Amino acid sequence: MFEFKPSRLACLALLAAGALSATPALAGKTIDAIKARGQLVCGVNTGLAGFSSADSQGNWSGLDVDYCKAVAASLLGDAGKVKWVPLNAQQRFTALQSGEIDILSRNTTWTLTRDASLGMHFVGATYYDGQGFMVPSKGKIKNAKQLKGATVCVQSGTTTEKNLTDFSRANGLAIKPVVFEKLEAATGAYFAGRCQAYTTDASGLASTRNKEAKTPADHLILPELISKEPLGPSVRRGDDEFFAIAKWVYFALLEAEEYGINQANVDQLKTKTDDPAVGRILGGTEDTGKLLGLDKEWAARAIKAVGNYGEIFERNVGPKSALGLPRGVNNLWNHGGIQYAPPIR
Ligand SMILES: N[C@@H](CCC(=O)N[C@@H](CS)C(=O)NCC(=O)O)C(=O)O
Repeated sequence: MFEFKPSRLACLALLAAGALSATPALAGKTIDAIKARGQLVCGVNTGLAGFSSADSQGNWSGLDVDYCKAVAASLLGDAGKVKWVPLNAQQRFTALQSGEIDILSRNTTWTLTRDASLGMHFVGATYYDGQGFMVPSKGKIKNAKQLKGATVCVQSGTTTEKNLTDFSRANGLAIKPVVFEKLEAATGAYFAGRCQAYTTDASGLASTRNKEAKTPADHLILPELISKEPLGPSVRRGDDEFFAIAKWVYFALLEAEEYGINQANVDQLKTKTDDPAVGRILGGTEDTGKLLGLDKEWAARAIKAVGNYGEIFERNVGPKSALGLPRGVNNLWNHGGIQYAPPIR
């Protein structure tokens, strides 16, 4: 006999509520402004190879840059419709607060203070990093605990500056920070021998060593990471619809990698696939886009423009790129890493 158990009733009620609440998203004011100007305004680093840097023609590339291109492809149908605003460490939060930029995608660490008090929402961690040190290879220092009494060049307005103080205090190292407002000043002072070490996110160290050092092999990146630096994009508070798009574009790039969708096969899979998850992501069988105020090919366009998360990582910062960073914790959750997207369904 068929019996209605309370748990079954509860499930049915939840299903009904789910169906009722699946209404299309309303466009927020940031979205309206982006559509009206026909451009996404993206705040990026002034120049950090692998994350965001411009060539002599003014073409921007990097992991942070690709994220903005993906959002533009989803929202505006064209990855080229982005205005790039280069920002240093001090300028970045004011630029987002004041409305000068729509998205900040600039090696920025997600912390409680920033998330809770700067009028911003972090989208996720597109690159899990940690803070490290670089020292001259020919010196005696081979690990971070040997930095006792050392002068360390560091840029202000960063989590880096604060972590350095914590690390020094926690380990009784009496490190002497030499603080600079500008990146070039901090790295310039280190390369000129004014500091015994330079500290920043490990990805930033790899980038600086590769791009700025006369002979990269003359500089050693110490093995320890002294902090957690989840780097990711952020949007201004007050526009939930835009925040949702910003999150789901990132998740779509991760889901694409998880389900084997890439830049080369996305067009084909859009029309022909036996995998229901692929059909949903690419809009072949279901229209998830309308729930976000987008069309059904929102994710397909982002993947077509910049590739899946793994392709973005490999091209810009991965082991075969100039930076040569290992995939490590930035692998997908089912490949030993912590990159994980909620399901597109
Ligand atoms: N992830 C850290 C550090 C970010 C940061 O700004 N790092 C420096 C050194 S790699 C940088 O990008 N400077 C470039 C600039 O200010 O133009 C944070 O969010 O505070």
